[in-house]
Parts: sequence; structure tokens; C-alpha cells
Amino acid sequence: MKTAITLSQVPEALAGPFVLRSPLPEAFATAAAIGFDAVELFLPGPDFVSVDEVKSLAAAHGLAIAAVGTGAGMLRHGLSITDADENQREAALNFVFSMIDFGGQLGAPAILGSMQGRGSFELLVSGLRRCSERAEQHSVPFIYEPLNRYETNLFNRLGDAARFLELHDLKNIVLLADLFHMNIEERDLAAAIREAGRHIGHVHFADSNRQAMGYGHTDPIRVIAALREIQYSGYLSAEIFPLPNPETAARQTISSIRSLL
Ligand code: LER
Ligand code: MN
Repeated sequence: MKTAITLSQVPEALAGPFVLRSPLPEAFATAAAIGFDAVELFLPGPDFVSVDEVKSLAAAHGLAIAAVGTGAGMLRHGLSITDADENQREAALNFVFSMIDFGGQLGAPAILGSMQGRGSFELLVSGLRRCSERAEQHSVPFIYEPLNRYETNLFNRLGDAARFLELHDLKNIVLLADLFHMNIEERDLAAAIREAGRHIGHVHFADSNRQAMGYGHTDPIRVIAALREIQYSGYLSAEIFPLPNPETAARQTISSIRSLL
């Protein structure tokens, strides 16, 4: 398993669970200095920074790009891919496609989190199919993230989402196991991880209160044991609040992961 840390450049996401928020050169340097393998990028859109600039920052600091978020489409433009209005849906899909293309050039998958909205399963499956095909063009998967009940009416639990992917034969879509959402929705984090098994392609590594692992009441030993059991080899990405400050939260994440792996 590899380590990653969230890096946001979205002013509207100041209250969000993103650790590093300084300008990109400084944020990349901090992530590397603390010992992360990768950064997970949360950007305002695909034109905020060029792919070449991200590539050169990543190379200079020996970091990979773990994934790119798409939530700015919701936060900044109020878009969701399950909107009842067809024009809004298409605008949402085009935003997600643009982030898939941005990430794809970096070898990084894009994530559908809040942009799934609060719509119907029919619209979710047709939107996911189109995102999956778009990601396939870059030979990367597309990541679907079940969220807690306060953020979506769609999938709140990993096992339900895994069965949905199988039912609709969505082979290029992987699930994001966000331990914060899971702490609200799952009976047992480790059992949910084993149930979703090979479908899990990304992990948001957060304690129960969405702070760095070790600052809440999640038992990370059982979580890591379940991830090992399903032979998960992807990222443990710290999508957490920068508390008590970004550097301490980042260092706590790394020391927790080092003690677990
Ligand atoms: C995004 O990864 C996430 O977990 C959501 O809660 C953001 O709204
Ligand atoms: Mn998440």
C-alpha cells in the first residue's frame, strides 16, 4: 500500500477535508518532505494548472499523482451527473470528462464523489458508463465513491455499490472506501472492505471524526488487516481536516501508516 495526501487549490473548499492548501510548488515540497508517495489533487478545474507543470513538480519531488477529484464541479458550479435537467447533466459530465482527461495524462484516475448528486440510480448508471468509457481511453479506471447519507441518496455502503457494478458490468469502475463515510454507514469497517473486495481501488484514510488516523476512535489495525486480505495495493490517501494544522495532520498520518504497515 502507498501513501497519499490531499492537496486543494479550491477557495470554495476552505472548510473541506483537504490537508495542503498552499500554492502547488510549496504543497508538493511539503508532501515530499513529510514522506508521502503521492498527492491527490483537488483543483478548481482542468485549466487551473497545465499537465506539464504538474508533471514537472511531481518529477522534481519524486511524487506520483494518486487521483484527481471532481467535486469543484458541484462546489463552484452546482453541477451533478444525476441532475434532473438534461443540460445540467451534460455540463456535469463534461466537467468530469475534462478532469478524467487531465488526470489521464498524469496516469491518475478521477473520482466521482459529490458530483454524483442526489438523483436516480438510472442516471447514475448511464453517467458512470460514460465516465468509465472516457477513462478507458487513458487506460485508467474511474473511481466511484459511496458517501454518507447526508451527502447522497445513492450508494452509502460499499457492498451495495459493488453489487451494482457487477449487475451493470461496469468493469472499469473501482470503488473508493472513504473510512469517514464508512464509519457512519457500515456495521463493521473490516467486514465491508472484505465484502467489496477486489472492487476497492482507492482509500480515503481518515479517522472516525475525519481527522488524521489516531485522532478518533477507528481501529486501523482491523482495517489494514482487511485491506491486506483483499490484496489491496493502492493508496491510503489522507482526505482529512488539517487539524490541529496541516503539517501535524500530515505527519500524524504518515506515522500512523508506518506503524501499521
Ligand atoms: C470526497 O472524497 C468526499 O469524501 C466527500 O465527502 C466530499 O464532499
Ligand atoms: Mn472521500
